[in-house]
Amino acid sequence: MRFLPLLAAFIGLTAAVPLAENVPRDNNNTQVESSGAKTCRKPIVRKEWRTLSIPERKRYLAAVLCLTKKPSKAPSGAAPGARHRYDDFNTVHIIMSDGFLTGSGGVHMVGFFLHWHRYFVATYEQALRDECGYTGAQPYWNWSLDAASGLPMEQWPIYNPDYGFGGNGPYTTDHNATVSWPYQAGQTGGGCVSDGPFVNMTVNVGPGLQIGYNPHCLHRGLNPDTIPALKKENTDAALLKGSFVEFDTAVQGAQDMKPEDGITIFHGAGHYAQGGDSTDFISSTSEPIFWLHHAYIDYLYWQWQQKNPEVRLSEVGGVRLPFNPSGGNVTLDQPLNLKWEADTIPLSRVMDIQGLGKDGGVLCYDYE
Ligand SMILES: *[C@@H]1O[C@H](CO)[C@@H](O)[C@H](O)[C@H]1NC(C)=O
Ligand SMILES: *[C@@H]1O[C@H](CO)[C@@H](O)[C@H](O)[C@H]1NC(C)=O
Ligand SMILES: *[C@@H]1O[C@H](CO)[C@@H](O)[C@H](O)[C@H]1NC(C)=O
Ligand SMILES: *[C@@H]1O[C@H](CO)[C@@H](O)[C@H](O)[C@H]1NC(C)=O
Ligand SMILES: *[C@@H]1O[C@H](CO)[C@@H](O)[C@H](O)[C@H]1NC(C)=O
Ligand SMILES: [Cu+2]
Repeated sequence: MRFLPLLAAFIGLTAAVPLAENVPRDNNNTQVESSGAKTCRKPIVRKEWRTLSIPERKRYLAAVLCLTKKPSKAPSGAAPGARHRYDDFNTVHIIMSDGFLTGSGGVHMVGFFLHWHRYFVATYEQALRDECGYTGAQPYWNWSLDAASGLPMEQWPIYNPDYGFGGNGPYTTDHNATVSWPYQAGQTGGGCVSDGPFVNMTVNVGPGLQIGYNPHCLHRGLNPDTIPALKKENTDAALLKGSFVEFDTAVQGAQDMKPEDGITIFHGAGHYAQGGDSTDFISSTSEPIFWLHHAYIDYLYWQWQQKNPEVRLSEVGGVRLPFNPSGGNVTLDQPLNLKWEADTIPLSRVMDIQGLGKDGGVLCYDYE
């Protein structure tokens, strides 16, 4: 584990980003004008998981399972371990997390963390719709509702075995077998998920940076020690931050934070809540709840932006390389790279979640 700034030479990445044509925007929430231009007239609406009807929840879960059954579409050699479409997305996250431990790259603890994950979730949402016939929007999970409920985690709606993601795995101490990350104390399980739709899910990549073929089950170890960090006081405090860098620090943690502090910061805590595969920052996408957690982080960011849109739709900052100020600060030109899943685009094009068509924006969704 290295959270030390790396003194390696900074390699510039700001070369012009080609605006290729296949930006993932081709569904019924986009309006094609007579001129051929696309605009965001009717954004799809992302809703909180428990506000979806039971059939809506089941349709979402079925679409995710569909991605775990469709063959990988990664270009030859790019994702050697990926066997299905869900592995493809997991592999993109793994590849784009490389450099985190050494401070030399990646999409975490950097100033474009929120934007890269915004684009990543939107691209996944598009795959659910285009490839698996899903007609809804990506749901989000407001864990503050559960943190306030006082219910044991097993009873949180997200972990429901019949119309949620299923719950814990059996207790195990064999954590190193599945996670490259230090074991998070407080986990109540850690073994293979034993109920719900993902009981038979095979994750073929990870843990950590492993993109070679390594089939394993999805592990969970629900962790009640995360609950204090998930309380709404923490997100309320973040929403009051005056600058982007302060907001981003409230979400991700400060540059000098220690790995064990991740559980006290709500972005980390929302991953650590599930335990198991989800606690491995690099391959955390193995956990299908990843997308609902990150959609909520995105909703919080959007709420913060909407408090002062004139400034916050173009305010960026923070380091380009994790724990490494010598890499300089993020600008609106920062490339967002999703490998084969979507075009590499400059960060400016995802600043507005309804920016489709405006200044090259690519997104068209809303929250309620
Ligand atoms: C989009 O609309 C077409 C025709 O109106 C329909 O066949 C298709 O299923 C819709 N796709 C989605 C993702 O809603
Ligand atoms: C999440 O739920 C809490 C209630 O615990 C609520 O105060 C908060 O506004 C919700 N968050 C969002 C972004 O709606
Ligand atoms: C797990 O890995 C850590 C760090 O690599 C090591 O300190 C620990 O002893 C390992 N635990 C087991 C049970 O192998
Ligand atoms: C998991 O696999 C077993 C054995 O093939 C099967 O009986 C069961 O229905 C499957 N469960 C799910 C949720 O797919
Ligand atoms: C990066 O931003 C910080 C403030 O967040 C500032 O102190 C620092 O000087 C900036 N670095 C560069 C190279 O502009
Ligand atoms: Cu991530």
